[in-house]
Amino acid sequence: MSIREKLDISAYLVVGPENTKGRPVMTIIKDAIEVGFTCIQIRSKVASAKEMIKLTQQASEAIAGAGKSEEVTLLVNDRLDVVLAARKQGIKVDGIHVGQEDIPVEVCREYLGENSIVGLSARTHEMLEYIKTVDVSQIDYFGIGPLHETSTKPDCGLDLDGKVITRSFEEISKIAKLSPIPVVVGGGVKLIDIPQLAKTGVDGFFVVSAVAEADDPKQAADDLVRAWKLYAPKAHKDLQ
Ligand code: TZP
Ligand code: MG
Repeated sequence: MSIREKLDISAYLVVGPENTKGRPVMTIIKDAIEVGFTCIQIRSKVASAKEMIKLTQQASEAIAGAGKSEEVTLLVNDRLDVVLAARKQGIKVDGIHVGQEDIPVEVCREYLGENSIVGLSARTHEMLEYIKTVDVSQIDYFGIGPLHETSTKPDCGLDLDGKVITRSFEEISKIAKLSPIPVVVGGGVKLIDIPQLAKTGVDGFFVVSAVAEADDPKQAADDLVRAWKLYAPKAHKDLQ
């Protein structure tokens, strides 16, 4: 099975050095992998390309060290240059996550090739219309949100008039039904949201602060994974 067919975005950690309250990014990534997170995205608006490549390398090694290279997906946010440079150094990095204002998905696909993951943050306004009309053949999943307003990405969900528009569970259920490709929801997601979010039928949740800012990141990650497996209709029930 190709990495695109195997993609599991059920428990998805987005993290960079600005999110960890000064703690090493790698410790938090290792904790998340160990308790069953299925996707890791390196995202930083402050790190240099060199630092991003290093983080990608360490994350890739952590995934391999846990024996999970075939099941945990490693992505980089925005930085196509970082993915290409990392691959050139022999680092196993599976793909990229981009937003509407970033490098177009067609360009990402062209440079990364067919056997790579390209995720896209879907447009906030006119979301339902957009999902019905966009050509999804180049995209592996949609990231949508925010569920709640979040200080981690204050501009997330800004509508045309500059207001933050959050997504209701009802709306998320509609998107899950309509989307031809998997959907992952993030932005302000906390443990308490997981039961309702899982029941919307989306394919997963993504978090930054619920894990990276937790007093005990490993415990927080474990709680999220267990809750998802308990409530998501599509999830394996092997932790019950
Ligand atoms: N993309 C959309 S919202 C967001 C990103 C990276 C941040 C979510 O952070 P948190 O801390 O889980 O609310
Ligand atoms: Mg972006």
